[in-house]
Amino acid sequence: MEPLTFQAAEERSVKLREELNQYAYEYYVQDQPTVEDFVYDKKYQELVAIEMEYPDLITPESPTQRVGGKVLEGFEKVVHDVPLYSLNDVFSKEELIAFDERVKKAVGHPVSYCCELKIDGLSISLKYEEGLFIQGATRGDGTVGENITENLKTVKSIPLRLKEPLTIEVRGECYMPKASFIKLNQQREEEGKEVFANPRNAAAGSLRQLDTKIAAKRNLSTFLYTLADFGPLESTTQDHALTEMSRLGFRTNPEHRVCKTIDEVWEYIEAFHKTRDQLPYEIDGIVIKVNEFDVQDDLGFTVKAPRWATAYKFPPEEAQTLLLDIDWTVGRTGVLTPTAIMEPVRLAGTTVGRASLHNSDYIEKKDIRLNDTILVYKAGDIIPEVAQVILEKRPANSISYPIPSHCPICNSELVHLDEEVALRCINPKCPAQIKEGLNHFVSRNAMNIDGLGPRVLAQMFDKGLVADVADLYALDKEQLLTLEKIKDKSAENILTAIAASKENSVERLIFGLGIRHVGAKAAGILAEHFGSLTALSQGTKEEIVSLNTIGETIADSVVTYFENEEVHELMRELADRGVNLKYKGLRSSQLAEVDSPFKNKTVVLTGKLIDYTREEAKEKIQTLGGKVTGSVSKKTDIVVAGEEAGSKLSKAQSLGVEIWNEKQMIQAIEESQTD
Ligand code: 0OX
Repeated sequence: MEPLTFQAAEERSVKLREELNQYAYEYYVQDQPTVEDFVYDKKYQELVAIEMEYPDLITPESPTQRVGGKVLEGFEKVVHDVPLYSLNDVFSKEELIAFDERVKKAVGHPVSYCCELKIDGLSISLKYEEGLFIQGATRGDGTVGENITENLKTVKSIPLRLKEPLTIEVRGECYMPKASFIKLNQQREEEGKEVFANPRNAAAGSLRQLDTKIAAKRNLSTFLYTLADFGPLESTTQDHALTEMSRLGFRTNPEHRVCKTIDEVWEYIEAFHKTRDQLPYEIDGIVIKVNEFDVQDDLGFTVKAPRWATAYKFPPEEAQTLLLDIDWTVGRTGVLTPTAIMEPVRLAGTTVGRASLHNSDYIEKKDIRLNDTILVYKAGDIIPEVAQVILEKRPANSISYPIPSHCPICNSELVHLDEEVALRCINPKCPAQIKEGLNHFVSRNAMNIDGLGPRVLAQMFDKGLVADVADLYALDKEQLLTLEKIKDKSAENILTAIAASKENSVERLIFGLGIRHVGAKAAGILAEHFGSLTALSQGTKEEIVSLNTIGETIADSVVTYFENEEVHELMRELADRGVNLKYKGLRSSQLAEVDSPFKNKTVVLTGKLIDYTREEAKEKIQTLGGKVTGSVSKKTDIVVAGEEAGSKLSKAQSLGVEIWNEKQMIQAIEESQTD
């Protein structure tokens, strides 16, 4: 492309920043993305290029300022002009009623309350000057906190510029979503690093990173709920203030509710106590605030906390039980993971018999022994964990748990690599690792081969039918019929599924190969950029790191992976057996050339499709520039209704969204196909 003049670059960068910030707002604040990742990525790259050419054009609210990069020496202290109060807790209905009685007595009349979820994160305070984010701090002791501005800039839901040029200080909670926490710990476990005990600690650890790039990768989010001084807003109630904060661009929690009586408050508490597991973030209670600011002012504060609010704390989700045994499994990368086998116990509404022990160091550090009484805890829908040993209940004859020195599967000696806390089996031929690799290869986000569960794959491996993933493509029916519980029909289904997987676009294969650190998303980016596995295998580290969101760890891992001659042998075998090694999706550079009714359209598929599977239809529509989402909203352009379509179809009808049947979709796909 021709280089832009300064003026043209300035105009374009203003436009790009506006668009990118809007997309990010829709994605991170409203939880309603409107564009595909690649549309964002392409514009982002264009902005990066312009800002590199003309650094003077960089503004503080540019999305490029969120990636981190500064390495700090420490965190300066910040004195809060208005202190951050804490909350008095109540633990029962009686204590809650007593709170309400105190409030009513003090003000002389009944009051309404604004109930909010108590987010289990870290309190933060954000300062804006004429709409621009200038400082972010931790709560600290309420009076003095730490300046964590650079880390908070990497949190995408925190606006860098407000929708109005106000000078304000807002407060709320920064937290790590449950899904991100689980993923982070899995990754840390794989890397042999110590795991975080809960999402709260993970969020705290992330915000206290001196290397801001690390915080940038941690996928933190926020809910804001108050202002240090409500002066600049017109609100007279907490409930309205939340709406105003949302209007300014902050992410506020949508579950808040105004309750007219304490009975209604109790209903709200009970409802969320029951359903807290289903929330994508952790809550540890409910905050109850007098809704009217006038009444709040009348009640005022004690030294520590407002008299107009209280926190109802949920009972902890813990239980004691007996540790019967420790089960060790070997993962795809050789890491050994211990699981506690316990006397079944009721915990947070379910009965559990297994709990995570993380790694061998964890067992040693906490001196966990067989027949110990242990405290298990469960946070949300996260796997239960062994928190600690109840020493007083330890039997007299107890001995330290002998950590295994040899792989329970292949018996080779186990090692601790570098500083890792995990034990590893480093025998590349360890059957457990190979079996896990096969499971991963056939899994949904990888080659998506139905009918090959862990048992079938283990049998295939044990019988010598498959030694690596390429062997799956050489299986025949006779061989399959030698396996337990595989009959004529299931053998045929398996062969059909294996054959179908040969046609997958290559990102599935790249992910399925199990290259360390390469998740499904990175695989997609690599596939799109390189276009084929062969091209990727020749990619240099420089080229790989130049891709947006791909860092050095992934790049190093990819390069190392393809340095192995056996990998090239595997690629040849896959190709010889007819497995597609090419990217079939639309490379972003090609989008402009697509001519299809799906281009830039949001499509929802519902009901039963006959000629296509959902997955196939989705891939085709995406290839043709459409975006396929799960729920119908005002932003949906087309709903494809198959047989027995239900509520999504009715919703589309009520919103006046265009509705197609399967035939119309197929026709549109066929007419759009260019090659
Ligand atoms: C939370 C939360 C914490 C404002 C003034 C005193 C307490 N963890 O979700 N604090 C408050 O309110 C502050 N609200 C919340 N929702």
